[in-house]
Amino acid sequence: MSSTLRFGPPPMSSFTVEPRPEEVEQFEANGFLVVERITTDDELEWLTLVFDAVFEDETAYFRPGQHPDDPAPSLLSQSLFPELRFPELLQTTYVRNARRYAAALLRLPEEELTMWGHMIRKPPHTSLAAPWHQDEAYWEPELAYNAIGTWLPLHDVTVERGAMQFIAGSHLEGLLDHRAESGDPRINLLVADSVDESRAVACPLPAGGATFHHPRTLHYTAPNTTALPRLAFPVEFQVHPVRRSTPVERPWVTAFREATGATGPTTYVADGVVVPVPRA
Ligand SMILES: O=C(O)CCC(=O)C(=O)O
Repeated sequence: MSSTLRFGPPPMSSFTVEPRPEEVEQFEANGFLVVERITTDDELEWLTLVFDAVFEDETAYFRPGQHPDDPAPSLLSQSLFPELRFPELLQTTYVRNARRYAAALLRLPEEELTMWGHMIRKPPHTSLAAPWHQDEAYWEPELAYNAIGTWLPLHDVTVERGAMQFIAGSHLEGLLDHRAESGDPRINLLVADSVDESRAVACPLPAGGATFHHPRTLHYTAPNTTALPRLAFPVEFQVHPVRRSTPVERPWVTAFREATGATGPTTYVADGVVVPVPRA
């Protein structure tokens, strides 16, 4: 059911940020960028209400690191496309500022980018890591993307609470092989092969800050060992994906599809609208 503005519209704000030319160069060299402030404290409070509402409903999220039949409580919960249920998320200062940043970092006009979001919750004390991975490894082998990820925690975040960590320059080193971390291809929590963790750069953030990363930048978040939950609202900005003439080889995607009966892409989400994938 779609929201009837249960929490009202996002708080009004004219807070505006845009990247300096040296930030664009830094992003191009490192494959990630830290932005100390992208939205307001008022909006973080509002986003936390929406976030909690999303995870109230057990059918609205899945547990990427656990088998669906596992009776244990969730150790990592993910809800895709919260903007379909709460379209007011599209009107946030976060999305407005992040879109401007994303366009500048990709050197594209803002009008060419659409967004889709997801929300990720790590419970207090014990949770799963998000293993080292490149986002592109999760994406459809039949489609070509031009995209960038933004990651917004809804509070201050330390390494122990699950801040982002990146391998600088890894976006220039190609897509690594990935596999289901658990060894069970039905459990779609992927880990990349051959990651040199000694190159990791941890990015703790103050509340209101965000990171940006390239789809091929290796990244990781540690298990949340603090007494507070870790709440994050990542958003992907992308040009409308196009169908490749020949799908790329991604054996881990094939294994997931064979194990679960999942099919190839039929739709994607763009600014809160479900769009059919272009035909071959
Ligand atoms: O929130 C997390 O722990 C991981 C997020 C992530 O991997 C991403 O946004 O690409």
